[in-house]
Amino acid sequence: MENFTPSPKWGLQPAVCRACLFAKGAAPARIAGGEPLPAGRPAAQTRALGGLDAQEPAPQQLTAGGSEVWLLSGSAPDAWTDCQPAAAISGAMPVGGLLPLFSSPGGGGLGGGLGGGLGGGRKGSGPAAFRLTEKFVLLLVFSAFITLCFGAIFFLPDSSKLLSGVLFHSNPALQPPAEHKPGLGARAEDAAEGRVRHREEGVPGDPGAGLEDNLARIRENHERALREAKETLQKLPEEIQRDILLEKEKVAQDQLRDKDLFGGLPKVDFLPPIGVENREPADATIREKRSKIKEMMAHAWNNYKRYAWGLNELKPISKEGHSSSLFGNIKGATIVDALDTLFIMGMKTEFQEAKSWIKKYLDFNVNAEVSVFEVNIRFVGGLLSAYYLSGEEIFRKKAVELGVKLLPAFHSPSGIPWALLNMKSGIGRNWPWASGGSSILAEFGTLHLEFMHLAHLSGNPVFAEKVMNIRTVLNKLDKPEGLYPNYLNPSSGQWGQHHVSVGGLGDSFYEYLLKAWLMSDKTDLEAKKMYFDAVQAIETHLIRKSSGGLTYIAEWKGGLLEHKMGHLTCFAGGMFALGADGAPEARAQHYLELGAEIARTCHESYNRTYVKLGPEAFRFDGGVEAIATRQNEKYYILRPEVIETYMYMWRLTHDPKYRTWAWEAVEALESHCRVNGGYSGLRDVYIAHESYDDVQQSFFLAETLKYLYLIFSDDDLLPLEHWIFNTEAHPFPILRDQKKEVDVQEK
Ligand code: DMJ
Repeated sequence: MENFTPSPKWGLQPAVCRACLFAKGAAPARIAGGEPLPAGRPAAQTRALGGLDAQEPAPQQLTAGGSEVWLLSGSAPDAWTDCQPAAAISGAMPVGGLLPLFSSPGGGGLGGGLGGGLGGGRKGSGPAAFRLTEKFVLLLVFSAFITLCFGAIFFLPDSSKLLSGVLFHSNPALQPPAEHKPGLGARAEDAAEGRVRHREEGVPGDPGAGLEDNLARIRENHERALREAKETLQKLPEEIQRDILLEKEKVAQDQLRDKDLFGGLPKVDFLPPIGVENREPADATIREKRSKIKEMMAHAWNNYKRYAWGLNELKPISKEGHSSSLFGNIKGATIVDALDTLFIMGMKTEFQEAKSWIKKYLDFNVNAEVSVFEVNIRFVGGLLSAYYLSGEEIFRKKAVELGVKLLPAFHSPSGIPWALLNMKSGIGRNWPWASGGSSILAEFGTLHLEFMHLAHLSGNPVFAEKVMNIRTVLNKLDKPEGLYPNYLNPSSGQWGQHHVSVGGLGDSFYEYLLKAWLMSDKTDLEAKKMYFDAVQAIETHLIRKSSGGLTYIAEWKGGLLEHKMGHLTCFAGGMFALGADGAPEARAQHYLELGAEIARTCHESYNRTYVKLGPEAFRFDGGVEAIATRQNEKYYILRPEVIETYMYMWRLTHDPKYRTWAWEAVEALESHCRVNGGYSGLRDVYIAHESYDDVQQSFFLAETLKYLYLIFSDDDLLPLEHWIFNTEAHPFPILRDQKKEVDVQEK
């Protein structure tokens, strides 16, 4: 190449241009016999001087043997296409036609030509005898060939695969590790996994790797989805049937395995419960009020016993049993829910009756679907607290037995439990109305306390693992404005609709974060953080003050506030006050005051009705405050939340107004809900005549009457430093380590 002096006029023309010129007989301006041509001399003249062409195979021959050259020029810029033969332009030349170039022994082929062609020799004396022009042409041909190959990678029909193969194999960053290289029949996701893993290990300085990786993953996900859809479509009904059976079998096996885990319960040292002495209050009026509440309990219990014994609940007007689908075929909800209230009220005979029934008849081997949440808070919760208060083994055994039966509810792709569970088959599903098949925050978020105690009493960590995984899933998710939506899809592990509520669908999730921390003897710092972060978001986005000065907690729907507060939301007053204990000092007083404000608002919702018991939901819009405006929100079903908040506020402040407000509720219950056959809910709290709903809810005995009784008892009955109430008011002891527990007992 040393003899080549590019003409300033020609400059460095594109290779295709030269090839084109050459083939047409217009040799590039090169030296002939080492003499540079005068600058600017036309190519045609050069050729006419005998230059390169005179000693080389005629261009025609070359064209005949390797017209592939023209194919190369086919990819030249449009300006050059006029010099191409028709066959080349039409792309009719097969790529294989290039082969002669490689095989020509006479130097016409690259195989021989390039070997020594660059040595500056002349044609006819072997490969080393190429002239500069020839070498140049060969170089052009070769580079054009490379361009053709590269182009083919992109434009051939399945070039993407080829390309990815080339890229992945040429770039170590994108190659699957050896053990993950997909072989024949290997699944696409395996390959993706291999790449992902490789990337996680860290490939320095390769920003393209991430993009490629994502593209590969997207492509593979698509392929998998298509494959699965195709497979399902191709299945015969019998095959689908068989798949369902296999799935059922798997669940059954899991259940068996879970059962094996609990062959026998370990010995647990039962420590005598603290604060169950039940001393009479010193003040005679308080004593009287307290015994009135005990009489209410007796009325509710005796009527249940008389008309609905062994069934779930009582219909006090019809005087018969009431079955709610929430418990499937499990029976005795009122018996189990009432156990601890009977115990703390000193109703020993009734407690023994209840225990005998449980021993004989409480059966969880039912072929029916239950609400996991309801069964957990009422049955597991009731049995656990009965055990901790009485030390009777039967309650521990039954609680663990039921806990094991609930474990298959966690068999979802994310481990977030299903809302409904068939107790026999172990198959779970969600409420059909819940956003896109979601599980409900307040339901899956209200298992923690019970399951931690089940782990403790069974000696098996599986219960704790299940509920701790719920946290893991939650902590991975982004929260809109720091709030927790009410819906979470157990299959995808992603939020459903962005609705947020501290009332129905959300409520006890927040309650259990706080109580998980307290029940762990304040060691569960993750729960503490989650609770205080959530409360901060609630304060910022949900808590508002009405023009009349009432603080309320609104609901949040995709960023818009609905100025409505549910009866269920009224529990939050007690929660905020209870949480003041662990808050940073500067915030503690604030949380206590917030609790007091919510208590006042909820009291107003009672006070503004005819019967002095509050509606299911009340609003702060359309010119009203703390009043239900819709007919379907005017009912009262013996709910406890407002009285629950009075109980915490009384215990934490001893402000006498809470006892006054609690007594107002007792009087209202006696005047409007008490009937011969027990206690009934009301359909409308704003009208004078009673509109009974004819249901005595089991939580009336578990919660409403228990909280009332505690308000008129001394603080040393179930002291808050030692007991944590689950959301159904079942007291669980704080889980301290053994040594600490003994110290506390001794004190
Ligand atoms: C009870 O079962 C529990 O308090 C639950 O957390 C909410 N609803 C009822 C009482 O209203």
